[in-house]
Amino acid sequence: MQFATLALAALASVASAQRVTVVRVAQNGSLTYTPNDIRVNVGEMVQFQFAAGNHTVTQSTFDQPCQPISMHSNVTGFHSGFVPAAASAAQNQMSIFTINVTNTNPMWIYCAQGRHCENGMVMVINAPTAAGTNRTLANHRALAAQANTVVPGGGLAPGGGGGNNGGVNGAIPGAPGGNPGGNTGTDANNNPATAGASVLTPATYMLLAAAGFAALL
Ligand SMILES: *[C@@H]1O[C@H](CO)[C@@H](O)[C@H](O)[C@H]1NC(C)=O
Ligand SMILES: *[C@@H]1O[C@H](CO)[C@@H](O)[C@H](O)[C@H]1NC(C)=O
Ligand SMILES: *[C@@H]1O[C@H](CO)[C@@H](O)[C@H](O)[C@H]1NC(C)=O
Ligand SMILES: *[C@@H]1O[C@H](CO)[C@@H](O)[C@H](O)[C@H]1NC(C)=O
Ligand SMILES: *[C@@H]1O[C@H](CO)[C@@H](O)[C@H](O)[C@H]1NC(C)=O
Ligand SMILES: [Cu+2]
Repeated sequence: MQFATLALAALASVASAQRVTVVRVAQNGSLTYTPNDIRVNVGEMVQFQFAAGNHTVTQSTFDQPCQPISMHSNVTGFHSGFVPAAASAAQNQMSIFTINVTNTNPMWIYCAQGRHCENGMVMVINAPTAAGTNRTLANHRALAAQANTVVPGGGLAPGGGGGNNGGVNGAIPGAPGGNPGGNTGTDANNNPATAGASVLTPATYMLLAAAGFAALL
């Protein structure tokens, strides 16, 4: 996997221009995104920090958790690729994956590793607010528990045919094989499924101990 290095100074200048919400991936080694239910305005960024393990940040629809949004809509969506945190930590670095939010439609996110998604490793950005909506994170997680994970560009995980491990750096999920077709998908409030974010490039390593790190949190 190739990683580009983004100078901290460049990151800091971006951060000062745009609000950055940090989401910790696998904090303490847990199968979680922390926080997992956030609101982000258009033009703001979400920076995923891979704290432990070997996880992904991958976009799905609400109705089909644990599967790439491209399988169930005409949207490509984002996918970090698998990010082994130990490889970065060994270099006193941390891998990050940053998206720039381009609309306020809900974005449902899962980890494509093993059965992490079925076990609840999901989150939402800009969850639906319509009165009485049942499109909640809790209901999404309940659907996920019944799902079968699909790795973008690959097959069922684990053991499902390779998968596109891509790069952290703006990896675009490949078209999954055997698209069930048809469903363009809607998000809550009946918005069409949208990517809702662009992947910032280059976006990879951050020096753990570098001056100014705290300012990004
Ligand atoms: C991680 O551990 C810290 C310190 O024990 C705790 O405060 C925090 O809630 C834990 N986070 C998660 C996501 O488990
Ligand atoms: C993020 O997107 C907004 C528009 O949605 C754009 O104005 C801004 O330049 C983008 N930021 C980056 C760092 O790409
Ligand atoms: C991370 O997980 C992927 C998918 O299971 C696997 O192909 C890859 O070898 C793992 N990387 C490491 C360093 O364990
Ligand atoms: C939400 O409500 C709709 C309409 O009643 C129903 O078809 C759907 O299964 C419900 N979804 C969940 C996740 O509860
Ligand atoms: C994708 O599907 C949505 C919902 O059906 C539609 O509004 C949109 O125009 C489609 N976009 C493309 C590029 O086909
Ligand atoms: Cu995971």
